[in-house]
Amino acid sequence: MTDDLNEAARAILRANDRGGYTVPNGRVYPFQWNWDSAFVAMGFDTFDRDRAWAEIESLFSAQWEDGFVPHIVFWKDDPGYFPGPAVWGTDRTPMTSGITQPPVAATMLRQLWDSAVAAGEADTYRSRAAALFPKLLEWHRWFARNRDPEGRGIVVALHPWETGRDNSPEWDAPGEPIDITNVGDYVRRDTGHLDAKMRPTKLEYDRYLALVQYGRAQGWDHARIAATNPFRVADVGMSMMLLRANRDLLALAEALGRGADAEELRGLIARAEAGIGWLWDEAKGTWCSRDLLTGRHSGFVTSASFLSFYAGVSDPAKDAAMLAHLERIAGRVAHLMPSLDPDDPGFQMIRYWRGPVWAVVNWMIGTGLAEAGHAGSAAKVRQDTLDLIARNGFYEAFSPIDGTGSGGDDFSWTAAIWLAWNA
Ligand code: 9WN
Repeated sequence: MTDDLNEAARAILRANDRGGYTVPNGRVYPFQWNWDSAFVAMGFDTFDRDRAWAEIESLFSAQWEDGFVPHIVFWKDDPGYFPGPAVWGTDRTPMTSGITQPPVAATMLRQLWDSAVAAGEADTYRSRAAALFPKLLEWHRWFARNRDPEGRGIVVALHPWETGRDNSPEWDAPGEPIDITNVGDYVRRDTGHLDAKMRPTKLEYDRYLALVQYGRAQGWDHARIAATNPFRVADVGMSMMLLRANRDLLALAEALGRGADAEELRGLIARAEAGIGWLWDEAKGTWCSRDLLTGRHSGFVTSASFLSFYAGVSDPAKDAAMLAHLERIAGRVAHLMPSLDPDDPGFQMIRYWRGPVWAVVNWMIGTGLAEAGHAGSAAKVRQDTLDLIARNGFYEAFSPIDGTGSGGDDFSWTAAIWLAWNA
């Protein structure tokens, strides 16, 4: 059974491989997505090390001169997805979107490097690591320059798509000021492939499009957009992921003998350790995102709230509060970790980031819990993920209540997490 599923997972990655880059799902998402590719590399690494490295290399070959790494690379146009390259209008080769996505690539590169070292192949991969390292550092510097205006070591998202948690209720209140009156007509493709009940609403799509139009009107000048965008939210997920990624990049800097870069990364880590407490909502007793424009905490317990362990942020009282949330939620659902607290009135079992479980988020939560010494909770998150996949298939996401698959099937990063945790 396990061998069959391992083979099925490998077959999904091979089938979604477009030659150097992997699509999340051939029908619904026919391009290269940023954080999907990073996780996919970890999956390839379990059976094809060279191909794993190529995945990260292709993503970073689309990096812009300012260090920015786009959330989508449109290597070839495809009418199956909206909005495509013509709507983004970034006017680049290769064609890309104009926003970024959660910075997990450095963490995945460290996984690849450690696995190459363990296999006695450090000499073969050292030059590839050395070529990628400065690109990752430039991206992390780009975040520090453009997305951390108050120097707190956090990440400000300028579009819900940047967070990777598109329609999380965390973006509802901060999205209200977005002017959608001039968005115009457009035809969505996602609801042609999938049941609309699983997808974001028309109001959410109008806001997504309005923000794309805003960025385009600014000529995708990242500094300018960061200073004026109508949506500016310190995302707890991206902030925790960048802190973790900076720690992993530091480990790589040390392995590669890059002393000055290591010192710079220690500074970025210290800044985040000192500033991340800004994302703790004392009234609700949870980590959550915070609107930069109003200063308001979202107050939501989401799957991203549990990434503090993965980020290495440790505080006994906060850890205890998060573990209590985990216990409470585990008593309410059959499978951890729902993307929204099931006790929240807005919880919806299959509607994208308002309920379903994502294997990649579980991998980060489980990894963090294990590293922080919470072995029981870590094992439960891992086992729930494997059970969901084994019983229901390699779906994009799953209902935490009954395990129903949500979104696309034969999904690349779900296959990658299966392999990373099981193969
Ligand atoms: C927009 C590809 C991506 C993931 C995101 C997920 C979804 C896109 C969409 O699919 O977002 O980027 O059109 O729904 O929310 O996390 O990277 O799998």
